[in-house]
Amino acid sequence: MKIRTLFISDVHLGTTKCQADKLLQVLKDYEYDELIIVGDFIDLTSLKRKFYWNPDHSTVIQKVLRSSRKGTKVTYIIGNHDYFLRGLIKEENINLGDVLICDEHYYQTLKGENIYICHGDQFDGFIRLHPFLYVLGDWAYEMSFKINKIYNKIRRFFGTLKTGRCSLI
Ligand SMILES: [Mn+2]
Repeated sequence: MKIRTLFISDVHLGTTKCQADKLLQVLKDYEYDELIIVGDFIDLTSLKRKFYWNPDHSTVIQKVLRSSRKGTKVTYIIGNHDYFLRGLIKEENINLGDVLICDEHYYQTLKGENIYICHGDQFDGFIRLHPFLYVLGDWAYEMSFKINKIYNKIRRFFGTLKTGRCSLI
């Protein structure tokens, strides 16, 4: 399907829970003139802690770069898991190849109206001032998955899990 602009955010490439295959299907299903990635495309925070990558993650990046080479306007708005990039754009936005990297962006509609776009973590003052909480939050999130897995194993062992999976979270 032909659309004018595709907006995507929080893909979190580089994490086990990223569903890159589903995103690849979206990139295949739509033909777009402009792509706006609204942060956390590659989860640098998670990669730094625990490295994970799979071929689909590379394919997603290749597809985006290829489309930008072919003329799709690609804009990258920084998110909270790639906040290190903010250090690159002190006063002015930068271009990495054909990709514009910025902290916030004004998108113009066909009617000429401007839409303000940002990842949103800028307004999460508490976390921004205490980056350690990011790491703690991420860790707690990962742990909850692990605990859930163990919980299900125990339930299965005792035969209490009769129908499908049961989830604590
Ligand atoms: Mn985010």
